[in-house]
Amino acid sequence: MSYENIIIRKENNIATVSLNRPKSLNALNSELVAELDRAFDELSADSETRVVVITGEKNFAAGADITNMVELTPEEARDFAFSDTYDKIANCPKPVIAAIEGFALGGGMELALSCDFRIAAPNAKMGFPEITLGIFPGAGGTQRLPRLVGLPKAKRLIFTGAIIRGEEALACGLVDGLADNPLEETMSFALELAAKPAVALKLAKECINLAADADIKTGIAYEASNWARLFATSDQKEGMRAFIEKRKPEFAGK
Ligand code: DAK
Repeated sequence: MSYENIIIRKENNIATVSLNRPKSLNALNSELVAELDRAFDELSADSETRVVVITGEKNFAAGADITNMVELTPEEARDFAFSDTYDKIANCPKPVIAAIEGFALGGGMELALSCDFRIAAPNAKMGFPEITLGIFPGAGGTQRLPRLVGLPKAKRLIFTGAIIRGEEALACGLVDGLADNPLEETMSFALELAAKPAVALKLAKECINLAADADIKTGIAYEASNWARLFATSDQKEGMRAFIEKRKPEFAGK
């Protein structure tokens, strides 16, 4: 498939999706988001891809493209299709990691929030400046941010539009890791995840994502059902046999 606003590279069972509108600091226009949507359909179905990394050279993304939004009517704003794509990323059956350099603002940071992990450069500049434009984060930010950093910190970031750097982001849980070269660090984490049993990762992700939304009884029942499904995989047999035979498991991803 061909893309104009993103670049996809595949190596070692890892697909790297690079946002590619450098002149506007990777501002997310409708075309780019539509390409991301297609890319995640493709990568979710691609048996060679075990982990997806989202990144952008120099900058992650300075938010939704403001020139796309300025004249929207309320009806058009409702149709401004970001949230479905971000949900698709959040529910991708494979681990998704954001490697953040430079700016990750507004819809750009919301994209990172849709990923399972965020690894940032210490001097990355992250935040939700929407309030300064007369709006608030509308692509999942008001829901995903409080789940990560708690209600008061989420309100502080969204109400003030403050832009924070790596150490503060790490301390409050907005990012999970800091690295001078976030892409390199992300790739080595992605390699580690790519060697894990893919079905167990996928079903664990479903359960953990549900933990953020469901009551515990529903979550535990879902966990029990997904856990039982693992016993239909060859990776479960391989993992347990390898333990008994005192060797390293080799997971086929099935
Ligand atoms: N949109 C459009 N163009 C942008 C942009 C953006 N978000 N950010 C940067 N650019 C463009 C600049 O206009 C400039 O273009 P030229 O003038 O060269 O043509 C170029 O990128 C370089 O930017 P600067 O010259 O401004 O560079 P500086 O280093 O001086 O400043 C900056 C960098 C990131 C501080 C500044 O560019 C800036 O403040 N940018 C805007 C950041 C921002 O407000 N982001 C939040 C946007 S609102 C929803 C879906 C999505 C959203 C909401 C709802 N629904 C589904 C309901 C999301 C909303 C947002 O993200």
